[in-house]
Amino acid sequence: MDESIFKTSPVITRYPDTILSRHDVPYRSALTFNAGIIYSRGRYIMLFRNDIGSYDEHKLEGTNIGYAESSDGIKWDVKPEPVFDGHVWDSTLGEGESIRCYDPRITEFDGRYYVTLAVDTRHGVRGGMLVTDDFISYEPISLSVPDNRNMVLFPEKIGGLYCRLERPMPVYSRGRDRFDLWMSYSPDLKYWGDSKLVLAVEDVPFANDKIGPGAPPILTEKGWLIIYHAVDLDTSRGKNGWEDRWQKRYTIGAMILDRDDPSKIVGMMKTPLMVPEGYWETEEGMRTNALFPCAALVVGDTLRIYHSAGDAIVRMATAKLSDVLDLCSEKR
Ligand code: BMA
Repeated sequence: MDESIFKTSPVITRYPDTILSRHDVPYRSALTFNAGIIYSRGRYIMLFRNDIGSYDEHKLEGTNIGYAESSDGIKWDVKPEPVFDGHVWDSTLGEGESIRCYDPRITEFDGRYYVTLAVDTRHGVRGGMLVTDDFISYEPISLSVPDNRNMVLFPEKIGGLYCRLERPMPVYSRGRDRFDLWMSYSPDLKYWGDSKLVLAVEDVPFANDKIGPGAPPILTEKGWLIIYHAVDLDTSRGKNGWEDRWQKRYTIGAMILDRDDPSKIVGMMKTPLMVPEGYWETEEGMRTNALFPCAALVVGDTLRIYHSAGDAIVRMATAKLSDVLDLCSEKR
């Protein structure tokens, strides 16, 4: 891989402070990351992954999902209790099948809130979708076949159908991790199909391992802006973070999909939008060098990207929306 392209784009400004960490959480918390965030009805809303255990001892025991609210999207009040965990699927799957769920993304659609997330089950990881009206009770809607995760729902129907981006993990046909970004359609949010490959890992010059949807799509004047994650693997990388060997680096990419046929790429960046840099992104956390975006919002003419750093905390970066759109000008 050409290491010289691994630089954060100059259009990006990192917000200096951490947006959410375990110190903000009033219940047991070791890692707070991969947060879905929306702005709705006058406030910012966050669902975040809360891994329980001990940060200092590098031990994890389980995962639940926390809820936080904010008036500015920067300072957050975390609700006193987590809102759900893997048991939310018991009514659908029976007790004991779902182990945990994580990495929530939120899409508001016709006044209801849809939460897509990864569901680890005894028989593989499945992409799940829940709906809520109040962020208190959550109703299961659908679960994909394994292995699939990183689903994001478009905020409107296209061609009369619901659309989602997703990331299946085809180990049989691709030899090793070569995971691509796909999309599927549904008439009712429950039955999904007509799946199409949108972006293959080999078409991303800064990925050699896998890519996957990050934030739910944002409709812009140029089409659907997609902020996604891209992974490059280097087997010479050694210990970094909590694991004995952490050989991957997670960067952030951007592309634009066609307004009326989002299976088609209008333009993309051939270099990363963001690369792990600085203390919080390269030195701290469970897995260093891992930026993982699960939310992006437009506030005025600014694009906010909320991403995890080190699978440990939530941070934010901003750019002028028009600058990011201009950068997405290359053909696949
Ligand atoms: C992915 C998922 C995410 C995680 C990321 C970076 O494969 O496991 O939950 O944030 O790796 O470690």
